[in-house]
Amino acid sequence: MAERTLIIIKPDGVQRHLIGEIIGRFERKGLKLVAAKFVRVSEQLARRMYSVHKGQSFYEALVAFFTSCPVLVTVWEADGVIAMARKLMGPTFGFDAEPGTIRGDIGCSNRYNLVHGSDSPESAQREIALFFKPAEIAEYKLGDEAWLYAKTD
Ligand code: IDP
Ligand code: MG
Repeated sequence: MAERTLIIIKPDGVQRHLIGEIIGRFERKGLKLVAAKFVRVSEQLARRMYSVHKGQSFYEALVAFFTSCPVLVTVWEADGVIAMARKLMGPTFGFDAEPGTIRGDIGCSNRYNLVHGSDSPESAQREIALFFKPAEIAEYKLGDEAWLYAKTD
């Protein structure tokens, strides 16, 4: 099975009507969407999702932000998808991110940076399991996989 990553359109992306813009970037890249749900995340789940940041000055505010309205939680699949998605997103803070990236093109904030993406295979596995049962993740082929994923000599 190809690598998977968890991508979430965060509350600022939803409030700023940017769901389609952000999802479109991953879609146009050629990554395969295999799961999606639009949910209001509970405080308990938000705390688990961001548990690595517990104790940081921004942790409580991050949990409050993340639970402030529904978010679009998605899973994408492709070889190398974790690194590709992080490159498309750009670095954490919008004011540092290069034009051409999601955070660089459509945000300027530190906390309100539109999108979450898993940062390693271990994080992806843990985060996907927080939101999806295995049966909720689709298995299918894209008609253009031969074009999209060819790595020729
Ligand atoms: P990432 O989303 O690029 O992986 P992380 O360091 O994992 O960044 O931080 C998780 C989230 O916490 C960020 O996306 C951002 O929303 C928020 N955050 C991180 N650092 C700060 C900060 O210094 N001030 C305010 N919010 C922060
Ligand atoms: Mg992170």
